[in-house]
Amino acid sequence: MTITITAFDRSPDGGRGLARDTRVRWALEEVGQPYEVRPVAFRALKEPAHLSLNPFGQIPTYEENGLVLFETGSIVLHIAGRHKGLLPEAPDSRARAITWMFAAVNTIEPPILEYANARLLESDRPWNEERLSIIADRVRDRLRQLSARLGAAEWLDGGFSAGDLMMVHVLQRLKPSGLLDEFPNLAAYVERGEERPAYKRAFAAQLAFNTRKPL
Ligand code: GTB
Repeated sequence: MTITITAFDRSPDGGRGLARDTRVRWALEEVGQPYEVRPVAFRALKEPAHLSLNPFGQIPTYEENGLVLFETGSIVLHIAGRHKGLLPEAPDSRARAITWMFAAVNTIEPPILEYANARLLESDRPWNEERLSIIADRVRDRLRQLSARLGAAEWLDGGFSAGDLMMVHVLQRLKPSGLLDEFPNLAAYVERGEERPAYKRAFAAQLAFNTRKPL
């Protein structure tokens, strides 16, 4: 079985692990599946060849024996469903872990993205400061709720799962803002994720990919 994912030819973050191929790489490392990476240049994202893999012209995509997937939530769920290590066997625990995956992409990630976009793309607008402070409070509301649920636990629901993998990667996007550090248990939770050997391998692989010499 050959697994091929796509990634930015050169990620704008220079390989700090923020582009979403990192969460797919991490999932594959957790379950011990080798994979290949096909780089996609920015202009090629919206060309027919890539659009046939992802109609939204984004990375990452996932190909495995004729199966083509996009959306990291779906890709990580597929990997976790096929291989042991990312989802508990017990049906109720499994359903709860999947719930955390959805919470990561559907409840926690949207205000974080809104905040990141306001910082990156709207910084020259006269209303940027006011808007940033409104969105920062929206992010804080979600972090406060998540922090209360996590409490002193190591992971969100028992052992490490695909739900934690998605949540940690979503929260990492906040690190430069300082917002995460307002919630020490969440900052420690992200650090725990980053300490996992599989995460370290995924991070190192994407860094090497993003800093490779041009052909
Ligand atoms: N919902 C989709 C998923 O989860 O798979 C979102 C995929 C997505 O946003 N992909 C981005 C993309 O392809 C790359 S990851 N963008 C190009 C486009 O839309 O035209 C987002 C990202 C990019 C760069 C950084 N960075 O450099 O810090 C961080 C995150």
